[in-house]
Amino acid sequence: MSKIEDVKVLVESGKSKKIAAAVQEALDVGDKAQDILNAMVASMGVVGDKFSAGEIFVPEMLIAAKAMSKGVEVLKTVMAGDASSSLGTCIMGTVAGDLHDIGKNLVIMMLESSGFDMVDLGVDVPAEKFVQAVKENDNVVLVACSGLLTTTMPALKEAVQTVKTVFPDMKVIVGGAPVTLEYATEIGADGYASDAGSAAVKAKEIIGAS
Ligand code: B1M
Repeated sequence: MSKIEDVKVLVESGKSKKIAAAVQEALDVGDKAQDILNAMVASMGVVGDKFSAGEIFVPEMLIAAKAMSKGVEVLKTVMAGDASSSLGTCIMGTVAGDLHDIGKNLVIMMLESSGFDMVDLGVDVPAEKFVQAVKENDNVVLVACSGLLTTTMPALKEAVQTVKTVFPDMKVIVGGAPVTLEYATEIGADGYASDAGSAAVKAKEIIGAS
């Protein structure tokens, strides 16, 4: 089995103690960090499908997520960019009612390596907390909101609209598996991206830095 296959199996089976070494081994044999990351994202897709099919339950999803996060920690060291000047501060969080943070953390990693100073508000972030963070931090140029559940899409809308009510000129980008460009436009976001890489490109574009 290739090293990347090993990583996939370890994520799917939630072996968080073995994952860091497996990711490092994959890097050592020359696998690209992006390919390893794509493999882990695909594994989470498999985990989600098994959950949908009733083959696994929430605890198994949780341990797979923990394994993936440990793997991402190793990749961070090699994927971190070398942005030398700051584009400004970006406030990011997963919206109220939503506990999914892997996608958010990947977006943070990509925006950071593109030159943003990132403030991570974590998960289950109420709309007002995004506003408070804009007030409390210097040079905020962007608010980024992640939502993974169809049931928390209204919370994304509330976050965007609450930020825009208090700071009409603040740029806001949204994303997450159930979100579409149409929905992002409908709720008044300035940008939408389907994955972490394109989030970094879009973020720079909407603040006029690309
Ligand atoms: Co949950 N969960 N989960 N879960 N979970 C999903 C999302 C689900 C699709 C699984 C399924 O049914 N197939 C389903 C949602 C269905 C729906 O609403 N359409 C689901 C469900 C139902 C639930 C619960 C309700 C289950 C329950 O309790 N009965 C519950 C809800 C809890 C809550 O949030 N209130 C729940 C709980 C959990 C765990 C806590 C156990 C765990 C999360 C742990 C953690 O995050 N630390 C978990 C997991 C792991 C998943 C799956 C399996 C994996 C999510 C993930 O990390 N993917 C997921 C199935 C799946 O995704 N196929 C599932 C990998 C990650 C890299 O992708 O997060 O999509 P993603 O991020 C991508 C893009 O979306 C995008 O870029 C990222 C990287 O490329 N992106 C952005 C994300 N944010 C962005 C922001 C941007 C731009 C792009 O701009 C700002």
